[in-house]
Amino acid sequence: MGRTLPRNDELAERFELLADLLELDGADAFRLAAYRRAAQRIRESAVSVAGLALEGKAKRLAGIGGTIERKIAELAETGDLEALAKLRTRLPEGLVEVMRVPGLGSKTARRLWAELGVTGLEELRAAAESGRVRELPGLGEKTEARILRSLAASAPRAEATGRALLGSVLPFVERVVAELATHPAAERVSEAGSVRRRAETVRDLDVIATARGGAELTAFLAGRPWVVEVLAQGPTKATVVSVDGLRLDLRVVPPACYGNLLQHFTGSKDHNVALREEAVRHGLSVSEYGVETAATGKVATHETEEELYVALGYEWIPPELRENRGELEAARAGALPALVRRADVLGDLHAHTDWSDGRVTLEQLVAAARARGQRYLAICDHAKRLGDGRLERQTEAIRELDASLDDIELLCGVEVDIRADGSLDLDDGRLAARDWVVASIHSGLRDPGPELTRRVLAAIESPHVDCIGHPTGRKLNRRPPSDLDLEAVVARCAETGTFLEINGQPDRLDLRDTHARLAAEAGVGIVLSSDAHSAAGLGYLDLAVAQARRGWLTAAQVVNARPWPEVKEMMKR
Ligand code: DGT
Ligand code: CA
Ligand code: CA
Ligand code: ZN
Repeated sequence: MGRTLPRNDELAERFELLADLLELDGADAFRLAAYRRAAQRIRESAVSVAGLALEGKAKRLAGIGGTIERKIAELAETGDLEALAKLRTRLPEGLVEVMRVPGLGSKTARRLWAELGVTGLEELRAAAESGRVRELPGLGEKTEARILRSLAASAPRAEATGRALLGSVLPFVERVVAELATHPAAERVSEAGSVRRRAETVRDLDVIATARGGAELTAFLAGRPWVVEVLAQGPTKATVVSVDGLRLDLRVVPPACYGNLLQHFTGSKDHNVALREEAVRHGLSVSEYGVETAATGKVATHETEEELYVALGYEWIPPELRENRGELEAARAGALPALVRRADVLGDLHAHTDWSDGRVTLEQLVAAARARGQRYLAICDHAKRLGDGRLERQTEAIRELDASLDDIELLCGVEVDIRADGSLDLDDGRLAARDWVVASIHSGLRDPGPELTRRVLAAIESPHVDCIGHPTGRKLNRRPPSDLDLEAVVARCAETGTFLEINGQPDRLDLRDTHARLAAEAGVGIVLSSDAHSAAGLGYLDLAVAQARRGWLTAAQVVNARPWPEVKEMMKR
C-alpha cells in the first residue's frame, strides 16, 4: 500500500515555510515570490496537486513550473524537501515566527538572532522584557514595546484553538437530545458537560440518558446519518464524531443514579472537586454512582440532581454557575441569585438591517422579531453607512412601520463608532434625536490599554450614548480582548448611568461572564443583545442570556428585562 498523498494545504504550508526560511537566509525576492505564488495556487486548487505532480501534470497549473513540480513530487514521495532540511541546519525554525511578529520582518529577525541569540518567540519575549532589544541600533524602545504587545495579543489564541463556539454547536446538541428522546428505548435524555453549563466554547459534547435498552440506544446514535465515525460503542456508552468534526459522548445510566451521573458529567471539574472535598469534611464520599456515608459504608443514589444537591446540604445549582466561583458557598447558605431567564427579556436593543450591513430588510427583521414575541426592537444600523440623507429616510421607514404595528415598538437606534480621538461618527443633533444609541469600538483594538480606555471613557461622557457595545472587542478563537481598563469603564458607567452590553454573537459573547458579573455588582445596567444581522440572528439573544446567567445576573440587573418606558426612565437619570 502506497503512502497517502499530502493534502494541498499541507503542501502549501511547506512552500510557505521554504519561502520564509529563504527570506531569512537572504535569498532574492524573485525566488521567494515564486514559492509563495505556488503555495497560494496549490492551496486554491480543487484537485490533489501532489497527485498531479506525480503524473507530471502539475506544470499545467499557472504559477507552477518544472522546479516546483519536482519539489511537490519530492514532498509526496519522501515527506520532506532537501532544500528545507538544508535551511533548517543553518537557521532555527522558530525564527520564522519571530519574523512574522508585526513590524519585525526577516532582516530584524536575523539581527535579533545574530546579536541577541533569539531563536524563537520565547527568547524574543525574554529579550524584550529585559530591555535588550532597545540596545540594538535602530530598534529602540518603541519596537520593544510593540513586540511585547503583539506577543501578549497572540498568546490566548493558541489556547483557544480546538474548541468549538457554543453558538455553533448548541442547535445541534439540542437536536441530538430531541432525536434520542424520541427513540422507544430512551427514557430521560439530557445534555451535560460544558454545553449544559453554556460555556462559551466547548471541546466535546456530552449527553446522558436512561434507557430500557442501552445497547439499542447507542446503536441508534451510531447509525444517525450525521455520524461519520464511531469511536466506541457498547451497552452503556458510545462516542461518535459528527460531520462537522464534533465528538459526542453518550452515556446510558441506570435510572436510580441518573441524578448522580448527570451532576457528575455536567461538571465543571473544578465544581465537582470542590463539592467532593466539602462532602468529605461531612463524612460523605461523592462519586458518579452515589453518595457513600463513610461511617456506615451505605451508598445512597439520587434520581434527580435536586435530590443530590439537597442531600449534600445545598440548594440545586443552575449548571451555568457550576464553575467553582462561589456558587457552592452561596447554595449552602440558600443565597443563590434568581438568574435571569429568557422569558424575562422583553426586547432587543441591538439589531442591523440592510440599511447598513445587515442581510435582511427592515420589514423581514421586524416580522421575525414579532414572531419571537419581542415587545420592542431597536434598529441600530451603523451610522457610517447612513450618510447623504439615508439616516433620515431610514428613520422615516422605521417610524412608518412602527405606526402600522401595535404588538411591537420599533426604536430608532444607531450604532456609532468611537473614533481614535474618542469622538463619535454622528453629530450631536442627530444623536440627540435617536431613541437609543450604542457606541462601539471597531478599530485599533490592539492599541495600548490606556488609549482604548480614554476612547471608551470619552464616549461614556457623551450625554447621548446609552450603551457601550461589545466592550472588549474580542473574537473567540481569533482575537483576544483588548487591553481596555474594564474596572475604570465600569466605575464611570455606574456614575453616569451608561449601560454595558453582553453581545450575543457566538464569536463575541462580550462582555464575558466574569466581566458582566463585576459590572452588575458595581451597579451597571447590563443590556443583552443579539446584534442580529439576519432574521435568524435574533436568536443570538439566547446566547446573551446564557452568558448573563453565567455572570450571576438577575432580571433586575438586565436593562431589557424591563418594558421600554421603564428603560427610558432609567436613561434619564
Ligand atoms: P469541555 O469538554 O472541555 O468543553 O468541558 P467539559 O466540562 O464538558 O469536560 P469533559 O467533557 O472532559 O467532562 C465532562 C464532565 O465530566 C466534566 O465537566 C466533569 C466530569 N469530569 C471529567 N473528568 C473529571 C475528573 O477528573 N474529576 C471530576 N471530579 N470530574 C470530572
Ligand atoms: Ca465536554
Ligand atoms: Ca466528554
Ligand atoms: Zn452591531
